[in-house]
Amino acid sequence: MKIRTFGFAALLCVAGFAGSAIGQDHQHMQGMDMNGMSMSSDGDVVKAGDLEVSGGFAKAMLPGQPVGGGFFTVKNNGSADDQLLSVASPAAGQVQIHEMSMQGNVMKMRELKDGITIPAGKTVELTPGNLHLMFIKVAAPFKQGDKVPVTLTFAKAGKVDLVLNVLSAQGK
Ligand SMILES: [Cu+2]
Repeated sequence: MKIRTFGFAALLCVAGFAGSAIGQDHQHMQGMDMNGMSMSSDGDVVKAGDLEVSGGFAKAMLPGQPVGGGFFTVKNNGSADDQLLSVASPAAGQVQIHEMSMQGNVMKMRELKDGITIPAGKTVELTPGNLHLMFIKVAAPFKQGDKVPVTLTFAKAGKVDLVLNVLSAQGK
């Protein structure tokens, strides 16, 4: 697979995902609830207006990996579309909304400046290799068992606080 990069953010992105592809999760294996919080590895379900956000997780970062990836699922139970506009986290200087997709045999990555539409009655998943959050200027590298708080801002549902459970570098 060839990886083509587009500017600074894309380069960081590629580094992050290439890193996670070769990672080993032999450390932190038993660190499930290091903060003493009782959350399942699938994370919480958070409801806000017509939206249901669940399955929040992030991937552990490998040594030298400059960026982290975050993922979750949004279900829109309403009759109107909503839009994920932006994301913020105390764990990173910046959180971008990214899309990764194969075009021909080239993997492309780009920032979605307009965010992600959550269509009425539909479920949108952010998953490795597709839509994802990209944590830039991370305060401390994510380790398995960590909790990464994020605030999602939706056009209609407003701000939604979510905790991403950090899984292994493979996202398991
Ligand atoms: Cu990315």
